Amino acid sequence: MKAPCLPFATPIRLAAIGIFLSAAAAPAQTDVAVNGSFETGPGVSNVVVIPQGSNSIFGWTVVDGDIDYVGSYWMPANASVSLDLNASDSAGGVAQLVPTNVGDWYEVVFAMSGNPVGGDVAKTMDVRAGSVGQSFSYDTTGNTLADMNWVDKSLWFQASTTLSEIRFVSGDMPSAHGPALDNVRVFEYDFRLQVEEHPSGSPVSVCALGATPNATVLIAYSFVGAGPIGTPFGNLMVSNPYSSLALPQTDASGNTCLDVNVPPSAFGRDVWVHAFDDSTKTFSNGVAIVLGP
Ligand SMILES: [Ca+2]
Repeated sequence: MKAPCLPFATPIRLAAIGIFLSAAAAPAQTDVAVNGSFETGPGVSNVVVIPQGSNSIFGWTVVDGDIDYVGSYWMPANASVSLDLNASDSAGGVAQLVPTNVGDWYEVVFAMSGNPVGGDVAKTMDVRAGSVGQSFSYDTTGNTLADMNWVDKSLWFQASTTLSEIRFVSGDMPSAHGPALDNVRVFEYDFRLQVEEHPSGSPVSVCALGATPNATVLIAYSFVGAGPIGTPFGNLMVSNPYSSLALPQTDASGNTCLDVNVPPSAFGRDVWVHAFDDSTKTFSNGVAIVLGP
């Protein structure tokens, strides 16, 4: 069977297959983290060391070692406070239990930087979310206390319990100048859209994960922008004009994938993609990629 060609797929308005566009406002994406910007905590002017085991940052426990609670010492990513996960030569961290629905997907997004004053130029942070773990690195070259060049990073997990631990631990040891953390957000999705390009630029693998088993998932894509277009079921995160296609029926786990061939003439174009579970009438996360190798 020939896979549809993304830029030339038959343009079918989603309105014709179940979504009725309206001006209805959609609810904001749910963030299940508490105090993710660390603003509610002990008083701080410059820097305060918080010992392992402390719960003085609301919603968080300091784990593995001491950390620095950083106020005006350097520029935070969000609001007034951020963290250095190393204090006094110890590699520390913070952890929080977030409420999760079994089977739902969660994207943990956080701002990362690194202490520019000392230690290794490259900082490492080990992040765990549910049963998923990933190590993140950050190069502090060029950073100053006034310009920390915060970068958003993220990882995904599918919840298997009603409480899931989110854990950020320094990978730099021993050092008093570690990775910096701020603005943690944990976004909840009924199911996940994953779009991955083959290194050569084609095909693009479009997958829906954790949707309704044995059911239909629709894909909308646009070369114009991220929308939003209001619908009775939430915001469709693509701009007009957009096209759509149906993925193969989901399997018993609610997963389905389609390889979409992309002609070289489309390389370099931006595409915005969003998925819709036609059984539960819910949207996935939105994805934006640049086509091509
Ligand atoms: Ca903050």
